[in-house]
Amino acid sequence: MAEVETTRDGAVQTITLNRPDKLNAFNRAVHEGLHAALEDARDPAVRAVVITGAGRGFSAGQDLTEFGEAGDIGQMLRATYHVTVLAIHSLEKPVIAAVNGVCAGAGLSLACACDIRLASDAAFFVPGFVGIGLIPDSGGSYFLQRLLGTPRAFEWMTSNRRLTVEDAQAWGLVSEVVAADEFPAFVAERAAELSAGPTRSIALTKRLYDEAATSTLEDQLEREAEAQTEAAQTEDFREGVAAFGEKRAPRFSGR
Ligand code: LHQ
Repeated sequence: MAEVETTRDGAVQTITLNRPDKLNAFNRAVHEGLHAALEDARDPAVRAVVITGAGRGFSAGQDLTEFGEAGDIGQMLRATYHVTVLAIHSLEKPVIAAVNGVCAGAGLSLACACDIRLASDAAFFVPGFVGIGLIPDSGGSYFLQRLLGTPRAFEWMTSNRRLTVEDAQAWGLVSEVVAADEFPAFVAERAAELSAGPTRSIALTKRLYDEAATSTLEDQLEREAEAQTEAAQTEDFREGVAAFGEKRAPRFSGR
């Protein structure tokens, strides 16, 4: 069975990390599978992406048994994790991390690179990196700073403390927590809703919030004006306004 499984349901693509006996730790095959799946996800017919894990893990990060002493870690990161994180970040559609279980190290970074984090009540979060004398890589310094703020991110990532899913929600790391047995159906419903949304406007919103973190107000107002000009030229804008006037639900096409 492949280390990364990809399925399509309507306009939703689900990418499942599939090494359950290793808590979906990343090895070469997982990286290759993820890169290919994220390339597929660029298909305009895909309007929402879900990344999740098989078994009781989301991902325990780098497979520490397949890493070893040899090699240039910087080069390894550039060729593997960076490709994945940048692919998620540049996808012009929402990407949901469906955190089904334990989420550690680069698995935590992967979840944080996604646009939305939903969690099962079986999930918990572990920094991982500091436990083996490393720094938060794969976007772990970038995204956790944005999600948690520097004081909380620094304090947590320099401990190796397990964060419960309840605390993760209180911190804003995950937006919703659902009972494990209801989680797959819940994720499918949220993903279907997003995939039926005005995809161009959602993609532009993704970009704007990313830029806002390092922008001035003047620059950001200008970016909003440009993005709104683009959004207002979509079929979905016309449909949204027409549906409002006709007092019916809009039928967005993503165009
Ligand atoms: C694993 C792993 C794992 C292999 C559990 N590898 N087998 C980037 C570039 C270059 C170098 C290094 O790093 C990076 C980025 C990173 O991701 S660094 C951080 C790497 N990850 C970690 O340090 C986490 C290590 N794992 C753990 O601390 C625990 O396993 C956690 C807290 C994730 C889960 O604990 P438990 O729920 O108690 O499960 P467990 O420890 O019993 O694990 C279950 C199995 O999974 C076990 O195998 P076994 O054959 O004994 O049943 C573990 O050995 C295996 N496993 N993580 N990263």
